[in-house]
Amino acid sequence: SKKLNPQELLCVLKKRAHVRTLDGKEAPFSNLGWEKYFPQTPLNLLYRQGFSSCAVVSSAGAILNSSLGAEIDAHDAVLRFNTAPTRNYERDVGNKTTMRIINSQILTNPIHHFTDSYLYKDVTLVAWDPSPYFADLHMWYHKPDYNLFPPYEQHRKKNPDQPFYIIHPKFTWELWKIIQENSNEKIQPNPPSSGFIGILIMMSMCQKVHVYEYIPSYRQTDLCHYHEQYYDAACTLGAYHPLLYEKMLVQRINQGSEDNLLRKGKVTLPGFSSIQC
Ligand code: NCC
Repeated sequence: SKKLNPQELLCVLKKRAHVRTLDGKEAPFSNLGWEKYFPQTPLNLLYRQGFSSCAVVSSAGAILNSSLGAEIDAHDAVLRFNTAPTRNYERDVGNKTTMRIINSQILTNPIHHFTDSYLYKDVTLVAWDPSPYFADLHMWYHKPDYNLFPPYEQHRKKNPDQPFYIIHPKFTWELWKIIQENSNEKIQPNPPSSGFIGILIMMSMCQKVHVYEYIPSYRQTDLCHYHEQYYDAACTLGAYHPLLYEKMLVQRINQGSEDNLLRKGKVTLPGFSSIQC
């Protein structure tokens, strides 16, 4: 297939990457009476007029000593991932958090203290679990990677006013297909990273999306996370996730300058509402 130019690629994303979360209307959730647990308002309508400018903050070690905190906090909405903290790292990552994307390990592994950590309070939560490619909702519900459903139900009962969504696996796999169709090589049949999922969610809610240290700056390092002394180049380049391929795709649609990429690890993307197709 022919290589799409940046504009064509953006139009493919706008046309196909429709954020979808569970609403409880499909089986098995409908039969289980789960409609009452999922938020009434779909995620894409939660912030009615959307945001004008958004930041997506990767958890990469390369953001350490970046002094990007003030710039990140100046955006209208800020998206962070999993256990990435702000406390004690304000100078480099800022302290505003609008939304947090968490994989199913966060909900199920007690080391993350999901029920009592400050990280998961006063923010919109979006959880996901890697369902197998061909699994339908029944198969997935009975055999998720990590069983996020009981802790989700519990959290919703205790905190009914906190917006908390579960991503529909069809959305995740649609993103995977778009990555595969636009890569030269066959990629592993594993879902994209939380980072890529988050970038696409923000593109549907913001006029402009600024992504920090997802594509590494000159500070590129094997330090996996800015908040942990753990070194592994696979965190940046990928092992389980098709990270390298998602990042090449994001780099192709970057509308920011080379200088911003090199110095800040910053990519600037148009939101879907700003794309004419
Ligand atoms: O590491 P993780 O990702 O939480 O990072 C969030 C997102 O930031 C981007 N990133 C991170 C580190 C790095 N050096 N470069 C980066 O570009 C990626 O886009 C990444 O998605 C995940 O995607 O959910 C992931 O979660 C971790 C882990 O489960 C959580 O941190 C909780 O401890 C996964 N690691 C393991 O399971 C061991 C990781 O594969 C993906």
